[in-house]
Amino acid sequence: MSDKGYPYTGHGDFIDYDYERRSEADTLDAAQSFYELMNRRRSIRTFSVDPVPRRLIELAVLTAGTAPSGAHQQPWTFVIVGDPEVKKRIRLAAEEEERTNYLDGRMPEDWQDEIARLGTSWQKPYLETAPWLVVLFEQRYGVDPDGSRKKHYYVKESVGIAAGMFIAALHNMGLATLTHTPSPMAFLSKLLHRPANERPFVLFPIGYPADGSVVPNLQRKPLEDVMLEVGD
Ligand code: IYR
Repeated sequence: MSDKGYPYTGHGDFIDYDYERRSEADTLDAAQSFYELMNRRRSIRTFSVDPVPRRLIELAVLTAGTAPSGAHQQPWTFVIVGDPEVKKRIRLAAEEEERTNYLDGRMPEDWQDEIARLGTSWQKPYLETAPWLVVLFEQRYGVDPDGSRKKHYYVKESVGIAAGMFIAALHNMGLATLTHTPSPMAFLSKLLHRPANERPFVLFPIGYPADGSVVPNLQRKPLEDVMLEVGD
């Protein structure tokens, strides 16, 4: 036992946690209002061409980077694209893959039936209209300064958590996005010149929603369907 208040056996450098406990009432208020904020988030596929300051993207990436990660390896790279030429190349390559998915039967019928209510097609105009595209890459392994491979732990979990926090950060600032996974995504590595240790994880078009944007009328599962208490 150390004097740190728990059975500490590590050898790291420890600092005080910056934390102030709130009253139960304030805690409940914060919980309720954060839920209400997040419950208004929707995936958006129609973007305004209005510019979005680069600083907002930086702040969203900084927020995503606060995510916990396996062994604190932070195995993510956010590639941001505002250049219309690069966006166009991404759109054309994504649409080529999606055309095969939707029109040439690479996406099986039951899958197509499952997503029909989302109103998607092989066409992805938002890849050009959204002022920013951010492609999140997972680092399957690290590369040390001497060029040797470093094992990364829990990469998918870590990057998935960072993606969720990125989405929450964007929504909190009033920006819209979509978790787009053009399939297969390998073309993104090529177009964005990413090294062999990185794999595309998800592509986020980001911007303000276009005026008059509509979203599919979907319901979220009620609490009792997603949460259960177990106890003896
Ligand atoms: N990747 C395709 C198809 C697609 C798949 C799922 I699962 C979705 O939730 C939505 C779309 C596309 O982007 O259109």
